[in-house]
Amino acid sequence: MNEIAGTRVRMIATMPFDDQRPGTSGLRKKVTVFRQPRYLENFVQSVFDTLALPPGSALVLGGDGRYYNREALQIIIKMAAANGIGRVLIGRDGILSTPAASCVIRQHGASAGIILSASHNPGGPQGDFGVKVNGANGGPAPSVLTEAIYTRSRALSAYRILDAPDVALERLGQSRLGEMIVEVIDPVADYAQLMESLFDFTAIRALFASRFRLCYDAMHAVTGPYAKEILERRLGAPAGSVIHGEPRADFGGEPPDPNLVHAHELVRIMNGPDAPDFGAACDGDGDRNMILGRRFFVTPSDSLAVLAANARLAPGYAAGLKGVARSMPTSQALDRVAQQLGILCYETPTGWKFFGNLLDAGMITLCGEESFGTGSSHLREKDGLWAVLFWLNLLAVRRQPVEIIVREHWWTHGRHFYTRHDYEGLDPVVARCLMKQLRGRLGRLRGERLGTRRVRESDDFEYTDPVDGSVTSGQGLRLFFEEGARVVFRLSGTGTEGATLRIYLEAFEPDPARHHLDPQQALAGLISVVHDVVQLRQRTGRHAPTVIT
Ligand code: G16
Repeated sequence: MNEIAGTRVRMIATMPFDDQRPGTSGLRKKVTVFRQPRYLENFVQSVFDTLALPPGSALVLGGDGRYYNREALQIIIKMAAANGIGRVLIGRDGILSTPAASCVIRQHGASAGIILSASHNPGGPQGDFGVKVNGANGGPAPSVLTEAIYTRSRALSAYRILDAPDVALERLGQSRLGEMIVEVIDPVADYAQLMESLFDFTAIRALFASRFRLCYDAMHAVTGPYAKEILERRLGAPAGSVIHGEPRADFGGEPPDPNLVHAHELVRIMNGPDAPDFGAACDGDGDRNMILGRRFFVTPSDSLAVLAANARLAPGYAAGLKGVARSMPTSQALDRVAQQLGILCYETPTGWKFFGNLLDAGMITLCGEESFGTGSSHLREKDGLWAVLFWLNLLAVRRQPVEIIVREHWWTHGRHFYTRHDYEGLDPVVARCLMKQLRGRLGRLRGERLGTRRVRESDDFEYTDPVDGSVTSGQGLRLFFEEGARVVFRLSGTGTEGATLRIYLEAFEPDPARHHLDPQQALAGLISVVHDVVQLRQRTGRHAPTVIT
């Protein structure tokens, strides 16, 4: 073990910041905000003070490799040493995908983790940065904890940091920083082993041997090394199946967001004349996924429902599912599968942290969100590559094209047409006012006819956690129409500029003769209704959404 000099703990005066309230997924701000003097330190000290880990505890550290990752990690390592942490486990070069961090926390019995990522948000000096805090179960800190961190950040007067040189993160092995052990680990090994225990790698290898072709887009983000190791080396996908596999601090100048807009090269390949059989992409920190067939897009809500319906085909889920859960705005396709399987389907607010208690209590096995997130009890984060492997396992067993599998699913369960319209960069005052006025009208809308549909029910979604009884309110305004149609309005909790209004639209279609329709076409009536109901154009000056998924 190398002895690293430096044992002097310094107390540095800081001033409180009043904008460090974590959102849907950690504290997410512009890099320029994080680089203000004492800004990162203030938040990290608030985390250590709030967690109050017993001296000598183990902490997992890593990030998605985005701009400012390395500098921030050095600061956090020295602060960890000054705050009595006994051991930090850190991915080589400071890299750990979000699901891999969750895996390492659980497998090494760490008390907590700090993950540096702003997920799918853009990187680079003018891009976004973020700090997420995870607990001993490997999952995102619950709201009570993030609120306590926020309270602390507004009162802090000093932070603790070790006076020491930077720690080398390029080589695996242990070193010492003051009293603390720094262990640089292989970021892929634990995670890859966990994947091998869940899926039938032999069957997937046979699938690739049968000339099945995959295109996986790592979007120049953290999953490149994971995908090359697992898909190309362990499963035998031909070299080159992973595209954009070299992580870059600015993700190649594009948001690492796996959707039809930003994963444009993958989309072009999958729509091309010689398209591979299966396409997939993951986001900046590896927790989101997008699934594509040949000239066919699988909506995240449908992907979740298909995985639930076929779960028994994967060895890790062969015993069946205990229950399932989805975030409230996610389509109700999963509910139909749950009903058929005779298991419960829980509906939680947006944010992976809300699945934690259900997973810890063994009430659910599978869960997911419309925002390209799918996961299971194997970890406490959503897991992009896991979803890709689950699909590969399914394809290896069923030997049918992706499109046929999804169409058969609709045939059996009916199709939930679904779309999300995002209005980004709105004036926050205008956005909040729009939501407030709609909230005030919810009661009066009940029974009213809007366009061709009648409003059956309306509310502001409130969640009571069935495990600890905690109540989370104000989670989205819902209008339920007859025949299972639904519209949800909510403000995003992950943006860093202005406000983002998300409008989620869904309608159920049992008739297979109509399953071929384009969702925008099938939902056109509902789309025009929502524009009128909140006077979107008049209030925001916008004529079309910024992003449609
Ligand atoms: C985060 C959360 C997800 C959430 C998503 C969108 O994902 O972990 O649970 O669905 O943000 O949240 P919002 O609608 O508030 O922007 P990620 O991948 O960004 O960490």
